[in-house]
Amino acid sequence: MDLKNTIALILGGGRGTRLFPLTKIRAKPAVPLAAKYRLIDIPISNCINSGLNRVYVLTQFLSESLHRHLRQTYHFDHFSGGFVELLAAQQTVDESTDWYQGTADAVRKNLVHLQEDWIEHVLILSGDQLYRMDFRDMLRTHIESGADATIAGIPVSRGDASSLGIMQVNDSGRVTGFVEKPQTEEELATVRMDPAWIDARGVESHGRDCLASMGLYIFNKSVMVDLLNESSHEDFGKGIFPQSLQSHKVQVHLFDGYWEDIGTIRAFYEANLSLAGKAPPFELRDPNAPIYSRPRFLPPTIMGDAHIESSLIADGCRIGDNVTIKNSVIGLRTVIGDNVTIKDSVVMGADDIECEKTELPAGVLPMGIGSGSVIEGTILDKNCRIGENVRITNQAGVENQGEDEALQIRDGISIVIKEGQIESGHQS
Ligand code: ADQ
Ligand code: ADP
Repeated sequence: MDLKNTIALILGGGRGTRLFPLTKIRAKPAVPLAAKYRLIDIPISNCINSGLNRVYVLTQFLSESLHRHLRQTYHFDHFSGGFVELLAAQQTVDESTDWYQGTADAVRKNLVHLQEDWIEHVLILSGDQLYRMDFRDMLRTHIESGADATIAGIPVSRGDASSLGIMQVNDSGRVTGFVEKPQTEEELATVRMDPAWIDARGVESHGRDCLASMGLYIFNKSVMVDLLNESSHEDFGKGIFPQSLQSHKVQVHLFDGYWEDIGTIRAFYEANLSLAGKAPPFELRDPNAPIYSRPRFLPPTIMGDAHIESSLIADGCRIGDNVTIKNSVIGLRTVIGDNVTIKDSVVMGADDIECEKTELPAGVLPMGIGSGSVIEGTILDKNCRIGENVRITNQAGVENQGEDEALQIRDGISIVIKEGQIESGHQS
């Protein structure tokens, strides 16, 4: 089974409201992940490890650094015909009328790129999920079942069902019901599965009776083109699938492994921290299916007298004396002063190493985290300038706060936005 007649479309994000303010000045696929990667590296790595090297990334705008990241990371030898290319809905910041209106709309607006005859199958992937999958297994399910479309499915608990597309499947694995984000017990009842059905197919249900769509689809190209041209549905989950189940054969491909949608601030934060634990649910260190990223020529991290526990530390950092880092992710080129404590935090690092001898303009603090500061339960976006003796711990337990400020709170997590500066002595 190979994917040489398959093209991948990675859905790189809508307006980016759920990951705001991390998406305030960047396209979602460019959001840094796990100290040295970007979100987009996960689906692209899965494609490459599955032998699929023709990939389009659909995004709202042409983010220069995303473009640069893709260009510098993913090149293939020219005999292979491989490419990773960005298809942007709009080229300018202020025009908002031409944005992709939803997932199906994003694909519909790019059908022109799928015209070549060699393309038989289209693999549609989400850009904000953490998982490792060999898409060849999914294509096998698709072809062997003679399906028009195949949806990857995973058992979930009822508590999670309301934020996902939930499927009902018959004995042969054909999808017979699909409800996007069921909000009531009645809606859920129409698609609930027998956990024994899931167990019987070699996937441990642990009593979970909902089968969720993972938002990963394989379509026969001609079927997909017709479905998109003959309807005006904006989304696959809300429109295309519920409408096409009767007229088309839609199959489930059961998946049994770690899979997390990291499209919200809390999910993104928790997934990052889970990678820093002693037994991470998602293994970055897998020699058979590595996660790729941009090759960089950074010096090793230099560390003073620091105590570090359950944390990821990227290259190019400078960490001072009497520093404690617990359950945290420390991104590329982070500078941490003396007597700093960082707990349960995601520090994304910096785009450049700021030379210590550089004279900074008046009022601009050095990049990094100043001496004596305490950072807890926080996401520090790239290029932050945190003064000395700053305390960011959200002690008051605020859930949401701020729109434009350097320091905001989302889902109870403090966030210092990209390039944000927090003055010395700040306490919150
Ligand atoms: P959601 O994740 O809520 O549910 P959606 O917001 O449509 O669905 O996002 C799917 C993917 O497409 C994400 O990667 C998102 O960033 C991207 N995307 C969204 N709008 C886009 C746009 N206008 N342009 C480009 N990309 C866009 C979906 C399915 C559910 C399924 C879950 C699994 O609808 O049925 O259970 O994914 O996570
Ligand atoms: P990084 O990941 O390095 O932090 P980004 O990928 O977010 O950076 O790149 C930010 C770039 O994207 C900036 O050059 C900015 O001008 C551009 N940008 C941000 N928002 C938009 C938008 N809505 N339309 C076009 N370009 C944008």
